[in-house]
Amino acid sequence: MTIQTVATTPFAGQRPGTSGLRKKVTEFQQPGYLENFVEAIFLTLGEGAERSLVVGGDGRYFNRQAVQTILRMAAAHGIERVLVGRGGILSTPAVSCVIRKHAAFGGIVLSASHNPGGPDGDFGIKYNIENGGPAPEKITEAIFANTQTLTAYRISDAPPVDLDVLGTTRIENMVVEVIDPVADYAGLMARLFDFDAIRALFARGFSMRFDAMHAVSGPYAHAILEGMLGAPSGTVINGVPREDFGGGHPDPNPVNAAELIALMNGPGAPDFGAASDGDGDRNMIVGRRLAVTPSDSLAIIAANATVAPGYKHGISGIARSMPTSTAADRVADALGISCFETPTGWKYFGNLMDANLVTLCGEESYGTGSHHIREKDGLWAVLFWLNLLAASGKGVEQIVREHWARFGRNYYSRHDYEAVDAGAADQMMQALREQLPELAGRRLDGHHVAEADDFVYNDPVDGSVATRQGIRIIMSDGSRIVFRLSGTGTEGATIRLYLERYEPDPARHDLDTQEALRRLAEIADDISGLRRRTGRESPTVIT
Ligand code: G16
Repeated sequence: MTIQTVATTPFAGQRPGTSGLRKKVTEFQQPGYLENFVEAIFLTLGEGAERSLVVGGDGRYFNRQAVQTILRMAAAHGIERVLVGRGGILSTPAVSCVIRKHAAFGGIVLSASHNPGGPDGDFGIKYNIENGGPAPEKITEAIFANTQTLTAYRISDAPPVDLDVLGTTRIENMVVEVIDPVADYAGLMARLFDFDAIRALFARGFSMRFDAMHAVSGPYAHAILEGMLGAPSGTVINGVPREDFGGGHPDPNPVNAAELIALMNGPGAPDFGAASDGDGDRNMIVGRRLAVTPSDSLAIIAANATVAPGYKHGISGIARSMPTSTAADRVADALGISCFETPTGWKYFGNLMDANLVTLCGEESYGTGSHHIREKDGLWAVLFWLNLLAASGKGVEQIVREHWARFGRNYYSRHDYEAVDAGAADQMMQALREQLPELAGRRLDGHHVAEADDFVYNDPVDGSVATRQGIRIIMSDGSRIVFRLSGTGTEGATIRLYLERYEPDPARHDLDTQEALRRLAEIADDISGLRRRTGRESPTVIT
């Protein structure tokens, strides 16, 4: 075994987006592409002894190959020990959990999350820091800067490590420990939630389907739901991770998890449904004929946090991403705690959790989590709901309706226009920015615009400032229209239009969501020229 120095030249476009570097698999397969990015990570981390690293991914196509490359490069950069999940598998929340539990220096996560996989699909890589969370922007920008100037990368020529056998081997001086990907995570969940109560719920005949969407949460859900909690076998569906997610789009929303939604809307539906995404950090919660919006789920978890043993002393605060509905703000008000509004991206929650300013965080993009780790956590949210159902003896619909009756309902929807022309999308955002000064104070189809801005976030912990985080048009009745460009797409641009309308009157809580938001959608199109500029008549995905 020797360490090689291989000459290389920079690739364009290696700037990490909302959540790491995400590109087509074919782009990652170019010789040196992955190596350059990993070299840039190690250059950013600098040298130092006694450092351990966690490595794992969601098992998608190219995962195993990438893990082997990263191990050989870690050995060449003086890392002392790497913990890698068996089969190269670790869900994103499990990486965060393992980093924290084993006091690792950081971790490398291989995933393009909810994006499709397979040879023609997407791949991704991101770096997580020692708190277990995604690297903040100052680190991702430093990594990007290194990708633009590097001239060589270092790698050991050691043979591949057997990733399928638990135990310890070596590459150069580095110890490689293949760990059970589920054990640490499952132990943490058992400490946070009332597993006895959930076990008793299943023992009483409570029925559930968890759709793992052929992705990484399958092994975790099998072990925890069917193993530790005694749910009948068959509770977890699509539970074996596949490199191409069975050809599907592993995004737990009503559009992509259509199989689960059909089941929950059909005759003989189980009591409870849930789904998770490619890397196990997203979740969707479903009752009979009712998909709970992620924004409502966050608010409901916050309002009921103390039912779970891990949160029995209450929560210190809540944070939500700016486009997420303001349902959680109303709960925070009632609890007398703060609700922070951050830009889209889980990385913005890390400082708030580290400073103990917030316990719970959530995003409209099907992400919910708490300070137990520093990533959003799909199964965690599902276990919270199971704990709540067990403790209250109520069904999903009753819980949701009672929540709306108490706090009001925030009708909410996101309209995605995917793979549109990037130039047209930029022009639309620019034109909106230029209109901002004259929008405030205007009346738009019966709505009075109270505020219109391009969201700026001032991090209260480290003072960093993030600008141009999305156009907000806030009406005096609390309704909102938000425009953003996605930072996770790999083709053209994706425009996200977020619509929200607050309805306090329980007699008006039964409207169809799209109908309730129709006028706001029309206003949004009028002021942005969205359809005209993109040539699209309607969104590609509505969630
Ligand atoms: C990532 C981020 C989330 C973000 C989501 C969508 O999730 O971690 O914070 O809400 O992307 O981002 P965008 O609107 O920029 O596409 P994941 O599950 O893809 O890692």
